[in-house]
Amino acid sequence: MSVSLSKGGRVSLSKEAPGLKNIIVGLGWDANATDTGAEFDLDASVFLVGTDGKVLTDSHFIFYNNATSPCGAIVHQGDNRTGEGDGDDEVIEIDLDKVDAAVDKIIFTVTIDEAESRNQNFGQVNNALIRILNKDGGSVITQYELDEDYSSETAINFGELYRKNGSWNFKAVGAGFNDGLAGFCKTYGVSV
Ligand SMILES: [Ca+2]
Ligand SMILES: [Ca+2]
Repeated sequence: MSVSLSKGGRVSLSKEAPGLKNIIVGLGWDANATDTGAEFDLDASVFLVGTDGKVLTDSHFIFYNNATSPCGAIVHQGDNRTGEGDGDDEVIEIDLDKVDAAVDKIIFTVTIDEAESRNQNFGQVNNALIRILNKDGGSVITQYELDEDYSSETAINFGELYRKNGSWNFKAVGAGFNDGLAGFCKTYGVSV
């Protein structure tokens, strides 16, 4: 049975799915009817941070152009340019046992490509969702629908996996920011 989370909610993956090894993290969204006159491309990115809250190295910033983590455990499955259709628009697969022991948190963000020049924000996005599935069998372990109106934000932290007492937990974060992907890179210490 899957657990639906509200903003700030937390769940223990090992409690919900004992023996869990491989997960699929699906992030979904739809552009609403507003015609922005330009392509509307949302991108999922992942930051692998240590206990200091910073990426272990720049290679621990995972996105469609750096799709696999140095430990090989986290793989971004590719860029979706439109978000059209229901369900997961961008997907990240994780082999939990293989995640580098120095990784304390796995942070899932979604940002709007070229948001500033295209004058776009999350107020033009509907049905934002993050969900975690057991790759073995495909059952949904937990999901979080971001139901706030992010009217000016261009970057959202959807959720985080974090270690606690040797097992993985998920937190529904839903925190919006105005400074795009560059803002997250700065926050988590990526030097690009
Ligand atoms: Ca994309
Ligand atoms: Ca969609």
